[in-house]
Amino acid sequence: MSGSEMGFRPFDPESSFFSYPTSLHIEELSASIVRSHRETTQYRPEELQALRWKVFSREEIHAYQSKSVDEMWQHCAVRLTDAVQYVVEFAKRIPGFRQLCQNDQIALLKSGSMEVVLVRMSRMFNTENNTVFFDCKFAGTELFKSLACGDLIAALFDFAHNLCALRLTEQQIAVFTALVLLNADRPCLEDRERVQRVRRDVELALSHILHRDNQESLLHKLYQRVPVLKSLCALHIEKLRWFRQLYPLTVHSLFPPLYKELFV
Ligand code: CLR
Repeated sequence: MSGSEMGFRPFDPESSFFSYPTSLHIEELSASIVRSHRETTQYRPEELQALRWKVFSREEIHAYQSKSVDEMWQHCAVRLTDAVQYVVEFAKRIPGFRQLCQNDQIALLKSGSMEVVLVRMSRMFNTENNTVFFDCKFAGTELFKSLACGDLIAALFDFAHNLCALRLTEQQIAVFTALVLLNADRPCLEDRERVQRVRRDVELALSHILHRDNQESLLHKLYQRVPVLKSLCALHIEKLRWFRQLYPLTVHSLFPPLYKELFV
């Protein structure tokens, strides 16, 4: 089976690099990824903009800080899993993704969905006061105190802050997150070459939109974030192991099944 069944011609660098059909194809691919992104983000940029003034009160912050470690972990795991579910939906709508074998789709989501959530976090971040949209209001790092993993939270906020500083457009975020998912170096892939072929087109789509936006210098800056994403996800897994040792039953019986499937 080939991607052409989805109106998706595989890119062949030998044949027609600058020919009309290829650039049209890349144009269509970008548009399709942008649409998939728009349809699968919980909040639109205008909505987030309008909600920026909504911050947690001291009392509300205190209430979160008074939760027990396991209660707060469970709460965050549920929120995180919601976000992951939207990323799964996004992945399925990336042209070429569903044509990969099921094993490879799962392998890509297992290792990449959290990375995409973290890139998406920057859309929900307000650099003016270093807060992130969480439970319908903007929250600073102190709200997450009871998780007892301040270093992880600080690193996640730092990452969001720095990514925010690039002032990416929704289109740029859309295609960059597709690229984060389509990583042919992930463990347990059966058909790396096929992932690589789909990826190559998405890479062209990213170059294409950055060229169109006259922001080619962003490409390097975006690629620089990829190893940081990887280390943040490793830190998340490390914290989860620590937590599971302390509260095995909470993880076992109260964490969302998808969260366990992906991270435990
Ligand atoms: C990311 C962008 C998504 C919506 C979304 C949902 C859940 C949020 C997440 C965003 C950002 C990170 C977040 C998370 C819930 C908990 C987590 C605020 C905004 C914090 C950093 C705590 C992580 C705790 C782990 C140790 C479980 O579109």
